[in-house]
Amino acid sequence: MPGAEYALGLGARNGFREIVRRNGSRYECRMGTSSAPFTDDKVRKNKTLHSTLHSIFGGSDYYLLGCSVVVSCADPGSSHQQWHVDGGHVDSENHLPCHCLNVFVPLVDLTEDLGPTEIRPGTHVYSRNMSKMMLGAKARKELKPPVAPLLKRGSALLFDYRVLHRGMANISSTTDRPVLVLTYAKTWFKDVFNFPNRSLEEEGVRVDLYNDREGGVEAFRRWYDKEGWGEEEGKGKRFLVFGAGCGKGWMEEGERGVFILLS
Ligand SMILES: O=C(O)CCC(=O)C(=O)O
Repeated sequence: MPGAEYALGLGARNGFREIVRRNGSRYECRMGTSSAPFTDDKVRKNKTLHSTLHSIFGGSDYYLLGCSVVVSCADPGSSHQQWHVDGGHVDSENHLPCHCLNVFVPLVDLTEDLGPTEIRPGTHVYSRNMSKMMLGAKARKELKPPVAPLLKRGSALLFDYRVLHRGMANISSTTDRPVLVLTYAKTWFKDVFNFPNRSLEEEGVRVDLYNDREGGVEAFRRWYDKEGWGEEEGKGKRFLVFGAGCGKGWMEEGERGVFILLS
């Protein structure tokens, strides 16, 4: 999907409420929390997930803050994302327990080539005063080596919002790597950093989000029949098609994905 690269600038500042380009060919598409499949009881009432969340949040009330899909597109020339945290600490003097948590669910079996998520365990403690505390931990030989678990499709990686992590490069040439991101937080917490307010639609750009193959492909066809490719094949493409294992933009029968039409 090379067209996507010049459709969107980098980072939340240049992105939209609906989609942010996180790095190179890595896009995060917001799915909202009030429609299927996130309203499905399998997610809302999942016992394993919710007993874990109950224990991590120490019995405090929590809610589903956000649902998105991070798609790292197949790109043999791509590079790793920068190490980063998704949010800061609430108290700059004292370490407080987790108030916000990511649940990353890969929608394909991960391999090294597809670029798993890499985390630095324990760094949610040091990110309160990053360089000073990381240096101290290094001197005391407390830093744990990074880990990048090769999860099977549908497994979950849970980590504190304050943990250092990054998406590794998807150097495969055909297989996009979608990861479903569910973010849970204590009820008082709002995230104002990871997506901007600016909306594609308010900017006069049309965006259609589909999470099924038929809707997405049909909308793409409608647009394609009307607009074509332009003078040169591939030049000025204004669409993104994401799907589990969708390779160069086409999902297999029955697969779910995200289709975004920028027109
Ligand atoms: O793609 C990944 O594995 C991680 C993505 C991520 O951390 C982000 O976009 O902020």
